[in-house]
Amino acid sequence: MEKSIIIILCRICVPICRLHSRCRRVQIGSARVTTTRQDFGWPLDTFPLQTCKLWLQILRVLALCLLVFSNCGKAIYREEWGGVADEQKKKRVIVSDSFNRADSVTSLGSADTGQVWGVAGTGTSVFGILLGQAYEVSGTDYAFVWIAETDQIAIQLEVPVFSGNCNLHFRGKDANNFWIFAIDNVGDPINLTKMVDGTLTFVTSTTGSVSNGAILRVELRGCNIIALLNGTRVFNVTDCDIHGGNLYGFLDNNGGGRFDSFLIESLSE
Ligand SMILES: [Ca+2]
Repeated sequence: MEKSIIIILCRICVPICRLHSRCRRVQIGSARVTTTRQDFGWPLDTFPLQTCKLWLQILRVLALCLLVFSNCGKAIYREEWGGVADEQKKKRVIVSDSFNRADSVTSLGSADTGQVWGVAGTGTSVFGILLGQAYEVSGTDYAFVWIAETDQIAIQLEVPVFSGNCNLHFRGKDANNFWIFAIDNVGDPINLTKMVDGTLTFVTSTTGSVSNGAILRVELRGCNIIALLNGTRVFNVTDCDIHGGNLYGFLDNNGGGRFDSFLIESLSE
C-alpha cells in the first residue's frame, strides 16, 4: 500500500517539476505564461505570474524531496526519462541457503527457503555440512536443488575455501546434461562449460586470479548467459542448449573445497 501511494505521488510530482520549469521561463516571454496557466485551468486575470512561481516552487521542492528520498524515484526516472535503475528493483528470492545448520557427513538437508538438496548421478556422491558451510564428502557428482524457474534468474555461490576445482552448476537436467561456471587451478582457471548428452564442451575460458572467498554468479536471460566472478563480468555468451534445465547447485571435483551463501533470485519483477 505504501509503495502504491508513493508511486502515485511521484507521478503527480513529475509533471509539477516540468510545469515549474516552464513557469520559470515565462520571465523571458509572455506567451509561455499563458501556456502554464492554462495547464492548470486557471483564468489569466486571477492567477498572477509571481503567485504561480511561488506555489510551483514550493511544490517543486516537495516533489524533489519525494523523488530523492523514495525508492521509486529512480524507477520513475527510468520510466519518464529513459534512465536505467534496474538495481532498484526488488529481486525475488527463489532459493537461499546459508548452510548454517548442524554438521553432517551424509546430507546437505534443506535450504533455508525449504528446497531439499539432491545429488545428481548414481547417488554415490555425498555432500555434507561443516561449520556452517557445504562441502563434498566424496564423489564427483553435483549437488542440486530443483526449481520451476529456468529463465530470468540469477544463481550465486560463495567459495570460502577453494579446492582447485569448484563449479557452479546451472540448467542441469541430469548427470549428463548441465552447464558449469568453473574456477580451476589448471589450464584456463575460469571457464564456462556445458555437458550435453554426455559430451563435455568448453564454451569459453579466460585466465585470472582465483582464491578463497570467490563469488560466482550466473545470470540467465533467454539464451543469454552472463557469468560474473567477484562482481566482474567474465563471460557473456548466447547458447540455448539445455535451456529448460531445472537443477542448480555446485560441485567440488578435487575435495577439500567449501561452499556458502547459495542464492537463486528472479531477475524480473
Ligand atoms: Ca554459512
